[in-house]
Amino acid sequence: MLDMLAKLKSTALSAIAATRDMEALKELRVRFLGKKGELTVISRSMGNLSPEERPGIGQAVNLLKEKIEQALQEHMERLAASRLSERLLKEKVDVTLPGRAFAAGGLHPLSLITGEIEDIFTGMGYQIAEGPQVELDHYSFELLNIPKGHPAREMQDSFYFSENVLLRPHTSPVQARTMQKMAPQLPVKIICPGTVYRRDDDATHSPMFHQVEGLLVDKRVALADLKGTLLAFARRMFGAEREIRLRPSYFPFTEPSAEVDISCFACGGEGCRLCKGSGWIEILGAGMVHPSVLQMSGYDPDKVSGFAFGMGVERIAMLKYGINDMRLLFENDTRFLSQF
Ligand code: 2U9
Repeated sequence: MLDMLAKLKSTALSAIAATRDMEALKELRVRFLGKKGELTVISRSMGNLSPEERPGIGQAVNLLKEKIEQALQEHMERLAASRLSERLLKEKVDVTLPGRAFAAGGLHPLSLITGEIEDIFTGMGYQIAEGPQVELDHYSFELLNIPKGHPAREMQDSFYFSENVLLRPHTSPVQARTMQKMAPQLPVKIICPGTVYRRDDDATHSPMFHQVEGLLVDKRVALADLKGTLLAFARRMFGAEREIRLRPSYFPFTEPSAEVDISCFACGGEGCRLCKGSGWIEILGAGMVHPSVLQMSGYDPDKVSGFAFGMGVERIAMLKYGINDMRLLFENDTRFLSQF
């Protein structure tokens, strides 16, 4: 029996050493150590041995089993190592290839325009002020000279949570809050960018849109200061050749009030399709802060004056980028957004 074991040992070890791949190695494990394997068969036949022979043979069987196991394991590791070095020799990495670029996101056109407007006004010394989107009636209307019964307060114009709480229909409450906080300090020189809400929904109106409003309160602020400021803004935003004109208008919080046009940047003022032949394009509203508004927020209208203006960010973005449908700004189609 010991002879059989010795023969099996040399057969197994040379078969293992001659193997070139993992599959064949697995087959060898089955052949020698499997349930019906050659060593297993020998160890089963030990039942026929005399009790004196059994321990010695049993030990020899166990030793051989360990030996074969070890040889299989070592050869497997050798094969794996040589496979890896073969692959490393074959594979060539070109370290001079450019890296794979991954698509970077970008800012939404409304964020780009808001940023540009902020840059222009902070460059003129304005601070950026922000406030809540869920507002009180008091700041949204009362302090802006929009008394009870005014059409702007009606349920059909704003989104109300309760009688006194609503989504802000403009960013003007931020100016009122800032004035109240700062009074009587001068100057108040802020712009208020932000999201606003109105119950409008058609081809040219969205129930959610964005505004930037501005406010300057100081001693001896005049209409000429407003006009100079807006001219500087129009030229930075739409080109150094722009002119502006003010047309009389009405807002409850300013007196006098004006609609502000820029000379058409498509035709230079000659008249074209963009400006509907007039040579002018409306871009914002403005005016001198109403004395009552100054008073209600803590400033003496006999001692100080102010101007205010407001613009719709969607409108500015559509004009500047030549976007003809406002809904594109809210659909978040990356084919559209990736153009900016
Ligand atoms: C205070 C005092 C005055 C803000 C102003 C406008 C004129 C204006 C519209 C333009 C297009 C809003 O986006 S739009 O629909 N805004 O025309 N806004 S003056 O005046 C203020 C605000 C706050 C305390």
